Amino acid sequence: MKRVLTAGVALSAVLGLAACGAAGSGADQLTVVMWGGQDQKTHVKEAIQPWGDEAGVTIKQDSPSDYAKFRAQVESGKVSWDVVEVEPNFAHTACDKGWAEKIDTSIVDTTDLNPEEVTDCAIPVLEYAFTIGYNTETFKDAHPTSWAEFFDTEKFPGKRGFWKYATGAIFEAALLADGVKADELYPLDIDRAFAKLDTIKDDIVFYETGEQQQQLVASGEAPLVQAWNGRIYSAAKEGQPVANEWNEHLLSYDQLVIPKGAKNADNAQKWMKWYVEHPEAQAGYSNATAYGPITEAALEHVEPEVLAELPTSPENAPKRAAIIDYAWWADNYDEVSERLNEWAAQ
Ligand code: ABU
Repeated sequence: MKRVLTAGVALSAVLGLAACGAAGSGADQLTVVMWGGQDQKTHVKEAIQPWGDEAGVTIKQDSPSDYAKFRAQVESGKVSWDVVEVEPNFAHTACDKGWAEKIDTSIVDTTDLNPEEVTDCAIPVLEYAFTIGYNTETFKDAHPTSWAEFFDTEKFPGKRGFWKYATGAIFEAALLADGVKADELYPLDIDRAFAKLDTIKDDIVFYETGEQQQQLVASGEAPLVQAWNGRIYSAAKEGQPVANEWNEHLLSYDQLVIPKGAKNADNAQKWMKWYVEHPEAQAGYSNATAYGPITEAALEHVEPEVLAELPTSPENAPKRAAIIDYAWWADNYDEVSERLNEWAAQ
């Protein structure tokens, strides 16, 4: 996969409806759904609210993104979300099944985006990596620097946190830990991955949200987590005793999709246009999180010390194990998720 980054008057005011919100009624709102916590607040502050202020659109939020709720809203015709941050496998499925609106390229100019991250129904929102997040007090002298060491509970005792969803790179990490070569990861050998996961099952804790991930590792409850690099970067910046180990990281990205039938789909398309065309807003979010922006132009606005922390930096990119294969995940997500849920419940 090629990486681009080597880098009015508000109707409610007219109608006097601002105080009651006129929920879901029209063109003056945009309900944004992301993965929650401080990260979402930062994204909205840096890159969504400024558009809302400019356009006279009230920004509303919900979290976290939830694929079952997304589908249920579309199928029931009661759609309260307008633009949702999702993983690329879900964006692919949602487009395929008709659960997502098409991106209107007469509004959203996608030419500056990585073409491999753009589909009929989705554009990228950020680039990130699954890293080894560790507590720097628990592991003062030495910490795991490979997935094999992450799975070595004798050398590095303590709980390990993984995201509860199958696409959280738990299977990729298990296979790398078991000796599968990075360039031979896909198609994932799920039986082999479960066998490796069995070896540390008693030490696994699953987290649901990015905030829980941060709390687990910062508190030392799970001194090791399979992390989203930006959550660890942000927690460290706030003074928490955590760090990213970049060796063998897995590169990923999230996308934005508009649920079919979204009441404010037009606003969603307009905000997407603004986001793509405002590299300084993308960079504002990157500067706070060390997640990668979606256009090359944004890199000019990223602070030098943050540039070095991006997944695509010259420091970090050579340490990459692999890029998550979301085409494989789109085909296999339901089956593997069911197995993971059963395994976790046993
Ligand atoms: N897929 C997660 C990346 C962004 C976040 O930290 O919410």
